[in-house]
Amino acid sequence: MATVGIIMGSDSDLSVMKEAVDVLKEFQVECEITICSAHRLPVQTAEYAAGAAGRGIQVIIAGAGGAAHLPGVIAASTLVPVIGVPIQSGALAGVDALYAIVQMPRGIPVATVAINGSANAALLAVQILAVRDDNLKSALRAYRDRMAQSVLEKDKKLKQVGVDAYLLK
Ligand code: RP5
Repeated sequence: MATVGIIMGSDSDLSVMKEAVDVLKEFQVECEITICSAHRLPVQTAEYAAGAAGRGIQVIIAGAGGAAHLPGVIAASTLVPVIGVPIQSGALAGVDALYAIVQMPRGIPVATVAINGSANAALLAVQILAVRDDNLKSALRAYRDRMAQSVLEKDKKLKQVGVDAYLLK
């Protein structure tokens, strides 16, 4: 059963949101993926939010670009925590979406990640689920250990080969 709902305003957001799908797959967390626009499909958006908890969804990741109301509108209609992903699109390159998502009014929070930061949204979702799941906690620790190891290896290589050879890689 899916425990994370990934929703986005348009199929043009899909290539960015796929990074979240991939991260969840890595942690073997099942997700449902939905395209539903707060502006073009307002009734269906409200229905999605109202039904999420009943479907077993424990975290929602909502990505949108432009006048990005989708994460906030969903957060208004559910107690399931919502993580917003501002998508880089159009003339303002994601700054519009960032401001729209991060500046929620007091009382209805949306946890906002960086522009196009859907991988971090998925990691945050896994961390939320890990509060009550020791297997996920161990998987997150191992993920961070691998990340740390990879930085150490890069530093070691840089010291071994020097800047010019490193940049040729
Ligand atoms: C938003 O408008 C979507 O989330 C998307 O990022 C942006 C552009 O949508 P399309 O015109 O490409 O469908 O609602």
